Amino acid sequence: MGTLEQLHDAVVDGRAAEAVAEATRGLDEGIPAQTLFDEGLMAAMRSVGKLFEEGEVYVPEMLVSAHAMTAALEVLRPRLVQQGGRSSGTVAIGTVKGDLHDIGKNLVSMMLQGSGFEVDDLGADVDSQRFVEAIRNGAEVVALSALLTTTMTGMQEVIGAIRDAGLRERVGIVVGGAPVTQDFADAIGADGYARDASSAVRAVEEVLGRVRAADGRRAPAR
Ligand code: B1M
Repeated sequence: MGTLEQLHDAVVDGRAAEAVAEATRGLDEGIPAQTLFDEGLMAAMRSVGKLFEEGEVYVPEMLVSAHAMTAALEVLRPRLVQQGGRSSGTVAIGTVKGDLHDIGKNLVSMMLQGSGFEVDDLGADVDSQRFVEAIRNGAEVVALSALLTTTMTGMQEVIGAIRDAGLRERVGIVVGGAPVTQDFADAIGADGYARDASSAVRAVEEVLGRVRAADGRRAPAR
């Protein structure tokens, strides 16, 4: 069995130490970190999701797979993240209320930090008011993640809370996560949408540029 398959299987089975060893071996063999991520880790999470739908695994097994994925991701992190250098803006990020899925959000957070953004990571299951507070504390962009069809509607509530607080004009809002689409983002009045972590960095940069231009401030120096 090749390294990618070993990595995939180690994550599916929740064997964290083996997942770390296989990710390390993959890098040593010259397999690009992005390939290890896409064809090893993401493929494994898709398999786990499918097994869950088929009733072959339950929540505890999903949790140990998530742990193994997170451990292996740490090995790939330095190669996945393009180092940007200096801070180019402040982003508050969180998974919306009722949603505990945080791996995708953590990845987006990691990419933003690597690109030079200051990131206020609010975690998972985040109440709308905490995003409002983060804007009062200086966030220029709010980045929202959701993995459940039942919680993605919470994004609209966050936008409503920001509007009610009178802060909508001074902040950019970017949304993403597996069930989220560009159409949904448009429908709820978000400023940007990204389907994966690297495009999330581009979306944040673009939205931040628009917010600063509208605000008459200097565009981000990038
Ligand atoms: Co859950 N879960 N889960 N789960 N889980 C899914 C999402 C599911 C699709 C599985 C399935 O049925 N096939 C399904 C959702 C179905 C639906 O809504 N239609 C599901 C379910 C049903 C549930 C529970 C309800 C199960 C239950 O209790 N009966 C429950 C809900 C708990 C809750 O949140 N309240 C639950 C619980 C869990 C665990 C806690 C056990 C665990 C999460 C652990 C953790 O995150 N710390 C878990 C896991 C691991 C999964 C799967 C298997 C993997 C998710 C993952 O980490 N993927 C998932 C199946 C799947 O995704 N195939 C599943 C890897 C991660 C890197 O990808 O998060 O998609 P992702 O992030 C991507 C993009 O989406 C994007 O960038 C990343 C890639 O670059 N992205 C953004 C994400 N956020 C972004 C933000 C952006 C831009 C891009 O801008 C701001």
